[in-house]
Amino acid sequence: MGFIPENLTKEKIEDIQFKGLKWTLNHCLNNSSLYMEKYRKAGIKADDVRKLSDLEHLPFLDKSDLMGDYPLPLKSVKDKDVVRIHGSSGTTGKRKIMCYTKNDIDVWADMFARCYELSGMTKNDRVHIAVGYGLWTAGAGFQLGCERFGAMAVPMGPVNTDMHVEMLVDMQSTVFCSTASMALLMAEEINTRGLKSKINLKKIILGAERSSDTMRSYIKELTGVNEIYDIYGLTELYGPGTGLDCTYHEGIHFWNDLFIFEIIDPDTLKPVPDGKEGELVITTLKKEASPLIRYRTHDITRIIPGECRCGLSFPRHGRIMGRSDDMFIYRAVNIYPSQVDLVLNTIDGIGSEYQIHLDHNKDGRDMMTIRVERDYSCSSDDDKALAGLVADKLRRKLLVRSEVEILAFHELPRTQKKSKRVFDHRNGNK
Ligand code: DLL
Repeated sequence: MGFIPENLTKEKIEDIQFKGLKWTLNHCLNNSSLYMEKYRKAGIKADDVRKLSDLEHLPFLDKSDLMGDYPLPLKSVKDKDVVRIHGSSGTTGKRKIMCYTKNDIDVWADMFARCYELSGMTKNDRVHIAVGYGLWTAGAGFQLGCERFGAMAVPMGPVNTDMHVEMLVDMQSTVFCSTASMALLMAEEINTRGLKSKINLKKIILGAERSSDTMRSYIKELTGVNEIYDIYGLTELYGPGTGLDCTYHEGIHFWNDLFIFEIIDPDTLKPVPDGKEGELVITTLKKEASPLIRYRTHDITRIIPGECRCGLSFPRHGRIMGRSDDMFIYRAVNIYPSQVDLVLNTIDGIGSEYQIHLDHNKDGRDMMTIRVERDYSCSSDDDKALAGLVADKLRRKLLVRSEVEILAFHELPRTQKKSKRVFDHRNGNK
């Protein structure tokens, strides 16, 4: 295989990172009006960076910078050198559009092929790709990586469930790639249609949103797959493929010869020590068309200290806990949806699907209702006790009271895309 580089010592990585940072900085300050203006205002020149740790003094780049210069905010190459664009879904305001040179596409393909290699895939695998193709990076990324890797891509995209199951059975695909929500939807469909023994899936690679332990073990049970891998990535960073967990599933290995990952405290904007949670900030080392210097992802995670049992020298970050913009304030407490799913994970008798509804009660006080599905194997007789147990555990962990509604199995919506978890109806929001 050989997509994952070997023998990258700490010294070699530092050298690659420093050279990559200097190249990126010079490239941005010579070619991008957005960076030129930002650095002029900050009074910083490329020569001011003399060592790797000087990165800490460079200004952050944020979503607002990208919105301001729509549609091609970071373009740092000539039009003739751009071979493709991709964009985010744009559910909150204008979408973020990134452009790619031929070399960017090449780097992305290699980076993604590393993920497939890390998952233990071989060229004999058949890879059912069940994410959207088009402006979104997901389909393009899984496809590109698969072709570079040399396995057989089955490029399904967002077709109907009948067609997915038919092709899973006919093609005997061994790897299934999708969002976490889609993997759940398909697992339930395979179960309902009694197709577990007729399919041949060995691995699922899912990402694009958070998945809980309960959700992953439920998907494994219904599909009979041995391994579920978590893949991270974002449109601003080529797309999916910036890292994957290895077979020990103790964090996501990321490619630190292509990016510098920093974790900062989102309030003080200062770096936090390894092991501590904070916001992930990314600098790219090779990206030509839309390079990023200290880009605030707003994703919350931590660097996992120490070496992985798999022996791979690439460092690890934890599962993404959520986005700092997903955090909501309820009765003066800051809460992330992931804190709710971590509590739900510890309770038997409930499924993986949940929604958080925020409202005002009659006297104007904040009200939080957690709607969660009863496990498919449980009866409604125990709903009252179960709701009490869930409410009690949530109160102990989050230190706030909430209402809990137990719903029938499959009552919450399933989606092929990313699931919405928080519904804030306060201030008239729907
Ligand atoms: O979701 C790229 C992708 C597609 C990754 C398919 C993995 C699989 P965007 O639409 O730009 O790109 O959304 C990026 O999704 O900032 C995270 O908040 C979230 N996200 C991505 N991967 C994960 C993951 C794609 N493995 C945003 N776990 C990111 C949790 C994830 N959240």
